[in-house]
Amino acid sequence: MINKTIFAGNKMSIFMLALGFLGTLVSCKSQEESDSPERPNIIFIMSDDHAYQAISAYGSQLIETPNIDRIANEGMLFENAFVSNSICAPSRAVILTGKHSHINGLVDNAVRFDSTQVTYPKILRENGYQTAMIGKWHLKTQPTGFDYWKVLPGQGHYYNPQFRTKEGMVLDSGYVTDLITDFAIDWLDEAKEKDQPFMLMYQHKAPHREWLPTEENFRAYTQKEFPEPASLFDDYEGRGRAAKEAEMRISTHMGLTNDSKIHPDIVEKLGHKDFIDWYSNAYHGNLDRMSKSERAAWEEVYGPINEAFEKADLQGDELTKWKYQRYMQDYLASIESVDENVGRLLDYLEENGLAENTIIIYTSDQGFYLGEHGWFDKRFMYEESFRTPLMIKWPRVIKAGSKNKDLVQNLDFAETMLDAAGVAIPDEMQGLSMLPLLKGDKVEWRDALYYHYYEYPGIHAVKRHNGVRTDRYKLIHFYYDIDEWELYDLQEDPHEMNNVYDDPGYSEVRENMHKKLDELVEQYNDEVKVPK
Ligand code: SGN
Ligand code: CA
Repeated sequence: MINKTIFAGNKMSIFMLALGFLGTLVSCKSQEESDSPERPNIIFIMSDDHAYQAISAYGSQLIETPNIDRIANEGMLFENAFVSNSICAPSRAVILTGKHSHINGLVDNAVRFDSTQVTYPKILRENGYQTAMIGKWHLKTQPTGFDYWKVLPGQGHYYNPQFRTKEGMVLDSGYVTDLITDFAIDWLDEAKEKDQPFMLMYQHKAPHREWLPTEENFRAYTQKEFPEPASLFDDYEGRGRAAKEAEMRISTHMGLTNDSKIHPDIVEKLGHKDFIDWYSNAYHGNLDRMSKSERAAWEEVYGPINEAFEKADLQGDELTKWKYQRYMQDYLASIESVDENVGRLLDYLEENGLAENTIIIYTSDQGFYLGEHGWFDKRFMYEESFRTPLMIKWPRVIKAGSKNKDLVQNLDFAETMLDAAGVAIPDEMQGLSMLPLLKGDKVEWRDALYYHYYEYPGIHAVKRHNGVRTDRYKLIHFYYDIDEWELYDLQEDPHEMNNVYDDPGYSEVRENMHKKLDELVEQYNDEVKVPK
């Protein structure tokens, strides 16, 4: 700001001088601007329920994902990326708004997104970006802030899915992951011809439950066997009621019909019962969507699996082990398609000279349990679901093959994209721009993350909780119909088997973590009272 006193009397000449100097500065700046590289394009790739344990860049023991890995190899892999509320629609709302769930209002999957809010696509669009949203949306209200959108209604379907468009619902034939990529490339083909930069949200349904792969991939993956996680038969000793009462065990709560793909008649004949009755309707609903030839290929592979299952008549742990294998076969086969299609998109960008100045972000809406603690699904602040994969490629800025260990969160994505595009970040956004991290700059970064999950009572019965995580410790408060605290020392107990909240050896840590939680509740303006 120019000080008003500068206009007084004999200071005028100094003022004129200063103006001249300023003028030089301004002209230097505009010179620099005209030389500066064009604003980057952005492609935000998000899959649904893709666990970092199922990405080879994170050292997966289960699958090779060479195409997704390209993003990390040619860019930066984030080794400590987390969400703020581990469930689908809430995560998406946090990403769009850069605000925690309690501020953007979308606390659980039942809430409709208030689409009048400020979102990063809207801001980019106002600042000259072409914007599009293709794939899974899950926010119920119509997408806003996009020149073009084509989204799945609700969870969408794997085979021959419907899509919502501005013109109404359309039915497409094909496999959902391939279709979403086809539509994305079609849009890019037009966008690349215009002078404006583009921002595309390219969001897969896969590998969301109930894991229906393509023929090629189910043929291959039903032949495979996978290592079991050490805690597949976790008895939840050492933790509180929340873990014990959650309904997401492979043994009990996973469906033999919808999830394991066994015909409901066989399930009944063997005396088994799915945890929820509608599972068998979902089984039929999914298969009924297939064309005649798709169904024939399916029967050719899953028919013999059904026959063998009937013959083996498995019980107890043997049945759980079998369900785990079936789960991994279909889940990972669905990821195989995501990987192939990400490769197709990356190839397209390279072939069209777009790779150099396009930021590619790969992430998931949250993490997922692949049998750890005996579970599938997500929701908990425990590591597997609190974490999310994150890798970013931007050849102009990011050093290839770099790795980052800072505590980053999906709360930071909007701010990062705006910053990278050279657009101001609104004060109301609560996350941090990761741009300095992408550049490899040494900066002061946060030392703790805030988390808050709300969807209870609800499917999978994961109790409401909030908490804080530092690089070493995690404090969680389960509340609502319970009032229990858990504290984990992630260095000593990385798999979170032992709650040390009441261990006298941790009393100081406990106090510090309580303090941090109070600070974060205040900083993020969450109304939750944190009783000690
Ligand atoms: C469905 C799934 C649940 C899952 C929720 C939320 N059941 O209800 O297992 O937790 O979606 O998932 S299913 O058999 O219908 O697939 S989310 O990713 O959308 O939050
Ligand atoms: Ca999800």
